[in-house]
Amino acid sequence: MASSKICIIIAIAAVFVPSILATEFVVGDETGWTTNFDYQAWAQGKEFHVGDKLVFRYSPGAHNVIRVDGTGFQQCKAPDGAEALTTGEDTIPLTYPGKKWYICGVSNHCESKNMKLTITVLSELGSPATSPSPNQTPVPASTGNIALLGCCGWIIVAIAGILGMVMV
Ligand SMILES: [Cu+2]
Repeated sequence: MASSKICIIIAIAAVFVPSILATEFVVGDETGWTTNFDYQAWAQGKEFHVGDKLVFRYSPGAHNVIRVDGTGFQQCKAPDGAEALTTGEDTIPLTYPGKKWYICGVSNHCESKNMKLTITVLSELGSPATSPSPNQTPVPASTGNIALLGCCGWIIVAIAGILGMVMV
């Protein structure tokens, strides 16, 4: 009986831990998706993984979000038939690794007001597949294990740290 209970707990944890690890990135943070904001600076230093989500937040009608390719990004030009997201709370799940490009298709917001964002999506956290980016710093295996343990792992590390300080 006891062992089956443990199995159930492990099964529940296996379902919930990945969703805890998934991150929702609000593009531009409090600023949201707007004109004259440096989205490249915003994206720098962040790690986007498969399973994470991008949220573009803005006043509906003022802006939109169009997924483009590298050329479309350079030229601020949406491909023919591209569908713009327009809700003002556009959530984009990052479903596969690689480069992604997004622009605002309203007026000259992309060309003149810097409403363009490019990110590189890495493979899922905890998955054995390596990232597509060759210049990415390799993550030590121990860090991966801590990530897999999720919040419990961090609590253990924190307790160990506190105990360590008390002992000294
Ligand atoms: Cu715009």
